[in-house]
Amino acid sequence: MTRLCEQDICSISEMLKNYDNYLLSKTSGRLRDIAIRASGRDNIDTDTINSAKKTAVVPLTSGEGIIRGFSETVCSILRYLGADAFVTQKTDVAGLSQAVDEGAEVIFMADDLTFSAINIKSGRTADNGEFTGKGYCAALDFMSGGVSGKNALIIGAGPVGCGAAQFLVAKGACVHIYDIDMEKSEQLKRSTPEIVIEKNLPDAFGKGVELVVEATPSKSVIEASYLRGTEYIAAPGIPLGLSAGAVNKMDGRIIHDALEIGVASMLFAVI
Ligand code: PYL
Repeated sequence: MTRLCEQDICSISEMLKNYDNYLLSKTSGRLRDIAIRASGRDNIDTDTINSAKKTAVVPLTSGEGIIRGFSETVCSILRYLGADAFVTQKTDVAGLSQAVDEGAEVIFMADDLTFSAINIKSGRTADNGEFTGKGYCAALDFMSGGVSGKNALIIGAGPVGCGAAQFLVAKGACVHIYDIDMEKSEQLKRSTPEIVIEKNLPDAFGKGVELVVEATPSKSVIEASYLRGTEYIAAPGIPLGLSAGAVNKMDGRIIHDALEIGVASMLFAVI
């Protein structure tokens, strides 16, 4: 998982409304709609969805330490979606205690390896990798008019790619997986036997791919020559995994952000 830096996230809070309008124009779904669909809880009652759950974001100093603006940005995404969210003044265990003392029902916190949302009342949890994959595929579901029956290629069988595979298979897409590490593809196939393993990326694109999920931490994984220009591309990978030529060829049919869709999908998965 790529560690975000301050530059990746510094403008997110002030641009949320613009980004939400961008998502609506590109996918016909708003961030909230996409996140609810990703959560798999389409039947969640409106009272629950609209309840302003008290939510704490707890900064963690472990490992490489705090990312400047990270907790505040997560908090602003949660508040934008209607949560009664705040960042604890204290960090780590003291911050966790402060969150509980102040009545938080949901807690978001991230160390260098895991970013989790935890509903301490219901016990529901959500991992950022899984729900980023599901959130981006929910966006593809909106964008493409429905993924059912469509050929989907997932690049990267890590937590994001696995979450994407779960969502796409459940929605009836024909899912192919490519990972540079064949063992990761085989591990995913053992848990999701419906998927087809691809051994060569250019060949995989040559099979009439309609939906693409780029879920790797690498740049320029997708070259312009792989694409017809008619695909729908979800690109949660950081940095963006398309070459400049591929971006130009896709003419805006790409969904990519650093935190918004993943955080939003985590929220609706745990409330
Ligand atoms: C959750 C992001 C998405 C992509 N990479 C992940 C990342 O950067 N993880 C590290 C998060 C560290 C947060 C730090 C803090 O400020 O509390 N512990």
